[in-house]
Amino acid sequence: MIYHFLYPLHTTISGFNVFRYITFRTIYASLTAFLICFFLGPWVIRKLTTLQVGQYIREDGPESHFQKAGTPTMGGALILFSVIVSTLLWTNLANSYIWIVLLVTFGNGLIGFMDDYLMQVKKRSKGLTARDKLILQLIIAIIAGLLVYSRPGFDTHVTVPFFKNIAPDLGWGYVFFAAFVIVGTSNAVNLTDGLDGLAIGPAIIVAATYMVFAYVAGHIKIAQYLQINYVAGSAEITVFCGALAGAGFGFLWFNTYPAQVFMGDVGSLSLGAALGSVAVITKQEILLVLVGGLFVVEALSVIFQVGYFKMTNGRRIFKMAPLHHHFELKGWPEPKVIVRFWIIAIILALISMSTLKLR
Ligand code: 57M
Repeated sequence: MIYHFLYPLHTTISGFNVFRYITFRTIYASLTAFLICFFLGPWVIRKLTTLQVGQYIREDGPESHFQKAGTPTMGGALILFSVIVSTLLWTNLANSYIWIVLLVTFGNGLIGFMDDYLMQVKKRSKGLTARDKLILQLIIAIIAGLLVYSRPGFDTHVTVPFFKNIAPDLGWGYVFFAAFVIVGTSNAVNLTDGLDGLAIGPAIIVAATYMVFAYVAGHIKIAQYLQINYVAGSAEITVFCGALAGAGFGFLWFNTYPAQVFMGDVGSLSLGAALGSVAVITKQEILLVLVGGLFVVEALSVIFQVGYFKMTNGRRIFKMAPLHHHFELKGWPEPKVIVRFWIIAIILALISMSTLKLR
C-alpha cells in the first residue's frame, strides 16, 4: 500500500522514486516485519500466558524439556500477522504471485491455528487429526499449484540444480509437483520445530537465500546472464522473502534459548508452506532440498525411524527422532544442538547459492 500511495507521487517529489526499487522495499519490508514482532511480542506473550495457551510437554521426551512446561505457544500468529501486514504495505499488490504466496501462508496458518486452538485453548488432547490436516494442506497447495500453472507464460519445466540441460517438463503434472513441494516443506518445518529457535533460524536463512533467487529470477538481464529461468514478476517475491526474514528475526528475539514463546503449528505450517511456494514461483523447486537441507534431514530421520521402528517391532536407528532429539539424548546441551544446526543451514545456503555459477 505504501508502494501504491507513495510511488505515484514521484512525479512531484522525485525522491519518492525510491519506492519503485525492489531492494529498497525489501529492506523496509523486513524492518517493518521485525519491528511489528519486536514491539507486539511482549503483549502477545502476556496475552497467550493469560489465555493459558501453555505448551503441554510429552512425558516420553528428553528430560530437559520438562522445564519448558507452560511456555506459551501459538506465537506463530505474530509471525503471520507481521508478514502479512508488511507484505501488504511494501509489495506491488497488482502482482498475482504475491497473492498466491499470501494465500498459501495464511491458509496454512489457519490450519495450524485450528490445530493449536483445539489443543491449547479447548484443551482437547488432540487437535486436528494428521489426516484432516494433510487433506486441508493439500487443498490449499493444489489451488496454489493451479494458480501458478495458469499464469500466462509460467514454465512447467523443473529446474535441476547443477545441470542446466536437464529440465523435465511436467505439463499439468506440475500442479501436483508444486503441491508436493509446498506440503512437504510445511510438514518438514513442523517436525524441525522442537528446540528453541531451531526452526526459525534455518527458516530465516532459507528466506534470505530465496530473496536472492527471487531477485535474480525476476530480473531478465541477470537471469539471462546467469542462465537461469526468467520468471516475469517473481522479483516482487523478494520483498515477501524480506518480510519473512524480518518477522523471523523478530520472533527469534523471544524464541531464542531459553524460549519465552513457541510458534505452534500456526507458525511452523505457515512458514514452511511459504518457503515451499516461494521455491515453486522462483523455479528453484528442487534446490529447496539443498537450501532447506536441514528440514529435509529432520523429516527423513522421522521417516526412517518410524519405518524401522515398525519393521523391527520397536528397534530404533536414532536414540529418538526427529534428529535434534538424538543429539540431545547423546548429551549435547540444547543451545549447542541449535547453533550447530544453524551453522549447517548457513553452509547449505552458501552451497545452494553457488549453483548460480555452477551449472
Ligand atoms: C511437532 N512438536 C514439538 C511447539 C511448537 C511421527 C513423529 C516423529 C512426529 C513428531 C511430531 O509430532 N512433531 C511435530 C513437534 C513440541 O513443540 C510444539 O509443537 C509446535 C510445532 N508444531 O511450536 O508448540 C515440543 O518441542 C519443544 N520445543 C522447544 N522449543 C521450541 O521453540 O523446545 C518446540 C519449539 C515442545 C517443546 O518441548 O513441547 C515436539 O517435539 O513435540 N513427534 C515427535 O517429535 C516425538 N518423537 C517420537 O515420538 N519419536 C519416536 C518415533 C519412533 C516416532 C522415537 O524416536 O522413539 C517426540 N516429541 C517429543 N518428545 N516432544 C518424542 C519425545
